[in-house]
Amino acid sequence: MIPKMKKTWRWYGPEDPIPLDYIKQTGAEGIVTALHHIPNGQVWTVDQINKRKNEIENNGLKWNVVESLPVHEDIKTMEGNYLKLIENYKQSMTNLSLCGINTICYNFMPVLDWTRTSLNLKNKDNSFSLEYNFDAIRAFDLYILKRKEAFLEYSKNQIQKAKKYFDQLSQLQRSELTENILSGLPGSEETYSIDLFKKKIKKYKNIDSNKFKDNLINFLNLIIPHAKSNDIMMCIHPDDPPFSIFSLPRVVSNERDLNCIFKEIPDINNGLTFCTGSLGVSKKNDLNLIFNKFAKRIHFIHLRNIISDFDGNFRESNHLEGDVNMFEIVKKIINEQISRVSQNKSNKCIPMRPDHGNKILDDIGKLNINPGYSAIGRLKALAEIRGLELGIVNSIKNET
Ligand code: DNO
Repeated sequence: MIPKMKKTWRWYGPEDPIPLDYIKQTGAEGIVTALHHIPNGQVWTVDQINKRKNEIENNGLKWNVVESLPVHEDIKTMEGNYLKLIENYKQSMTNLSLCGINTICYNFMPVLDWTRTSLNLKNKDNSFSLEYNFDAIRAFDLYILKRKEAFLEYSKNQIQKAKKYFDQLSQLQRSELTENILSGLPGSEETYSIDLFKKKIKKYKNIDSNKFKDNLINFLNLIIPHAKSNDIMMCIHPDDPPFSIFSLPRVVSNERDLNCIFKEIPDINNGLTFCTGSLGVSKKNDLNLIFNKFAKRIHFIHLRNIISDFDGNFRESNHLEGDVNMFEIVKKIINEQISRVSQNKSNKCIPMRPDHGNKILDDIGKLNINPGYSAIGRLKALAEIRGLELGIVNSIKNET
């Protein structure tokens, strides 16, 4: 038997406008979620985890992956009571494992989680995508945040373009841009005012990428042995986008970063969320190579596509159309799963979720929508990926 990926769907909990009962109709077998109502740094108790787990199971689904167990900012900067916060983190890991949830996704991006400048970029077919635009980011940085150093960091040409961009924005568009960046996209957990954001950025004044990488390795040295003894697969999510924003360090962006993280702590429990959209934004990232190199420690997959231009601006695209060769990636995943079967490994069906979807059809105009997480856009993505996978699996069967 050729194993297929475990199809999952991100659900934001009882507040999510898409109920569990609908998710079953999408072809997803499992749920990816988190206890979003618990503030970063607090322990997730067994009771709270079980309550959510039962809710999912009562709807005939399974909670396959936690996304995310958020890492508190004080752990990232190694300040204040970060050791206690790490103890809390480990306790949440133990509790999740006691409840039978053993795959945990997390990220190590400073201050911000994933970032986009527009949540409603209109495509030619009148659907809507998420977008990351450098002029918009720089306009925000220079003229809304007014970060002084930014004027020294950007080139003259970049500043001119940002100014032009900023000048043509209406007041409403400026507020929208600010909100998109500071209010946190779904799953980001943190929301900032301009002042608070500035304060948070300042904390990184003396933390360059080398220091930040050390902090990450320190954290991993403390949690991975714990993951190992609790049978947990930790899967770090790559930076999204995979480069520094507002001069903040980002250290999970490319093959070199991943190499360092996995070389330092080689246990298989120190794993990766292979996110095609995040890694795929950088033309320097060779997804095939990254997949091959870290295949055995890929415990969770986000499939998403993007189209980027020469300046690095990108928009999210249909899953089978874009810079990421989805066919090649899915083929690689299936081959990795086949190799896990031959090695008698238990994790032969890697959980995968269609990451984001465009707003299409009846998604459009709905007020209550998590950006990137509309029902029909993701349903389309999942259906396309399932078809692609079935085709590949059948063609391998016919060959053998
Ligand atoms: C965006 C997501 C991120 C991701 C976290 C993982 O859609 O991929 O929110 O969940 O960065 O920790």
